[in-house]
Amino acid sequence: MRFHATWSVVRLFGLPLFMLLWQATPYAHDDHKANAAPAKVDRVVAITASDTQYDIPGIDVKAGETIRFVVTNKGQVTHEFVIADAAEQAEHEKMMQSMPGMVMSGEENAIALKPGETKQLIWKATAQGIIEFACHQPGHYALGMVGKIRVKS
Ligand SMILES: [Cu+2]
Repeated sequence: MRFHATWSVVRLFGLPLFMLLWQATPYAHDDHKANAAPAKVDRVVAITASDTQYDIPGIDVKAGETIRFVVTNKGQVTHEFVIADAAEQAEHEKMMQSMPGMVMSGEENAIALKPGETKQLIWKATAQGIIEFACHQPGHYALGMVGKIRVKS
């Protein structure tokens, strides 16, 4: 996990900024910190991941809403729940397919779940548009392990 987080931050921001962030917040990539509860959650949405799909095709939310996603992995293999727009998902997919054995975890808006695990991710819908939740374990996204979050005004 640490290696992966390191790699992606370097990729996005370059080494100097990474070094600064790493020293300032040595544990910022910890799952629990990333998902620390904000003051107010408007809605709780439960999602089940199985091999290899989510149990719902998507949800509609209003811009400004804060959602607590509670995700359970009822499959036999690791799954992820990564929230990003389609372009970012495509980027994640490209990166993850080149790094077998890695998981999208410890990043903003991303959790990884081993079989049987339940984790939560708190996410705020900031603007109108279509966002996706997806899994980037090898082959899963291509098999349809992706859903849509329609953010309306
Ligand atoms: Cu998956």
